Amino acid sequence: MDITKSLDTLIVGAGFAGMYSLHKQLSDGFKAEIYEQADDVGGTWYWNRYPGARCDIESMDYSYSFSEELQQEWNWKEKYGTQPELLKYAQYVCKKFNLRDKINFNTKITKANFNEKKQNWFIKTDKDEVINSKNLILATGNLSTPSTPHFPGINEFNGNIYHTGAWPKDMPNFKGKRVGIIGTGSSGVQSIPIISETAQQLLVFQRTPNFSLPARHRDLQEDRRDEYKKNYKKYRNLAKNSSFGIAKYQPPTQSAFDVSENERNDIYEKAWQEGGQAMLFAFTDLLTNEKANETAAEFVRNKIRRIVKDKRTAELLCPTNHPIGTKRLCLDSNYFETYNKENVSLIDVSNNPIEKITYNGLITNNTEYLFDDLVFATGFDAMTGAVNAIDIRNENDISLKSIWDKGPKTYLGIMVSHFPNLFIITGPQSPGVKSQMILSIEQHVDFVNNLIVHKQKNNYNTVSANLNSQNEWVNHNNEVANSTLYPLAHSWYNGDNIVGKSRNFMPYVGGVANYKNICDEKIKNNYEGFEFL
Ligand code: FAD
Ligand code: N01
Repeated sequence: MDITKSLDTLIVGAGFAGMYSLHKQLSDGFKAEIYEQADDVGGTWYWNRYPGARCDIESMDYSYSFSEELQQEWNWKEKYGTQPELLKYAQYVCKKFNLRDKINFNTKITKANFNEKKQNWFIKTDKDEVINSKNLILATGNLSTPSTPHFPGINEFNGNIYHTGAWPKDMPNFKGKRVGIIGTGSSGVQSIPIISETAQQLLVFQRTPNFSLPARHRDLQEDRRDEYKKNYKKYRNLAKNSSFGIAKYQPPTQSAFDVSENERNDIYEKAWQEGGQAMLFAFTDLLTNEKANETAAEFVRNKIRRIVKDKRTAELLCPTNHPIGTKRLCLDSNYFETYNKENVSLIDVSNNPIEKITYNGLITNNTEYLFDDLVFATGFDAMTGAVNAIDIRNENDISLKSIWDKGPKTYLGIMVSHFPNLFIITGPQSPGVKSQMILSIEQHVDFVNNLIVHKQKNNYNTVSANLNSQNEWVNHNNEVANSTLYPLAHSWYNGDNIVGKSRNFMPYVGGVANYKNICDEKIKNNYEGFEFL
């Protein structure tokens, strides 16, 4: 086997996690490089170029905090950054910290084998290069493997097919076209109103309605931006000490039943008018008590009923099969209002699944719906998809995918026992996807970087997770999840959206502040739960 290159650390992925990992590793003098299958940085914001794509956590929060200079010199233009703005931001960071030379673009990592004798990872690319590296960091993303349902006839379709998670660089022109869209998660909710502006007709195929709250999006006022920048330290600290990593959403103090019905509805109304996820942070028990949750859910359903003029459509849009907030809550700009437009129709496929795609459209319930272009807003093989797509094998030639067959198991979401020197950024059983992700990414990258530095300084060859510690962590993760309403929903958090994927609630929902304290405690106890050799 000819070795193309030898590294201290190979990082897979050039999204926010990969770029910050590279910056940290290079700053600490390691020979590190990224391998990225795309031709540029940005990850999520490189791939998700669909109409209306933007973040739904305010950009003053949803941004790196590690460099004071960066957070002072970058000026977000809008409350919620658009995909082009977020991509530019990623490119700016890449340039500012001189990362580009150390990123191998257009190259996919396909295999990684740990060699016990050499105490190294042997890593293969789709260009048949073999790199050996002491450390392997998977910054492969939780929402980076688009999922397209296997409908029969898909290859027969005459028009263009798009997936929101792999959108082409040249924006398709839907003007005068009949467009079909499958999926009403966050990607559908963001893109449907925008596509409806140009399409002659838009047919929305909905299997499950989703709760969505108004984003109340607007340009970012200069005085608000300045005030935030002046007080960034305070806001970042508030975020770190919160449950979901967002400065303005501090833990609530009262139950939904500590107040009268009128007071409760006033609080919901205020949150609705304010926009964003505020409503979910109104009361302590919204995500733990079904009755409390139902008060918020019914409030939102009543809003939908008031907005959507056609009664049948309104009822179809009202979610009733999961507690509000147990699937990723959507934020929208005029989503429900879009269904009042004459060129938009909602087709319920909950009881009559899509049977097949045809030359001219698709068939459900014995009816053929005709359209020119088809958009899949059908989500991702979340959290494990990108990791499992790499054939990762330990010294005994056992694959990570086979170990994760019945669901992923990690220690702190960072390491997997028996896989030395393999690190995951915001992996399963970490709070990553249940938080402002850049905050979680920074915390994980710092942790992993310190772990690698500790290993190096003490002349160890390897670090791995202790199996008992991993089992305890997984059990704790499940206990926390089971004390909430989250597992009740059919969602990608549980792996439910992928046929054949085993059902496990994957994110840690104990909160980012708790989680960071736990991690800090492990460091204080000499990296408790990690084994160095
Ligand atoms: P990614 O950005 O997914 O990057 C992973 C990279 O790894 C990709 O570029 C991929 O090509 C590459 N890769 C994967 N496998 C391989 C391989 N085998 N070989 C080579 N390269 C590989 N989070 C929030 O907190 N707030 C938001 O408002 C928000 N909005 C979102 C909107 C959308 C449309 C989506 C899809 C997600 C959103 N998220 C949001 C979550 C978002 O994914 C994270 O915030 C963050 O961008 C993830 O960064 P990452 O670097 O971990 O992963
Ligand atoms: O994907 P999803 P997404 N027949 O899995 C439907 C982040 N994100 O890309 O619910 C018919 O949520 C499926 O129906 P059902 C965010 O974390 C953030 O929208 O399974 N329909 C569902 O309606 C988010 O949670 C933003 O019944 C089928 C939809 O496709 C995550 O990414 C924006 C089907 C998939 O929804 C994923 O969001 C975008 C079938 N066979 C994304 N298969 C922000 O705004 C699937 N569906 C921050």
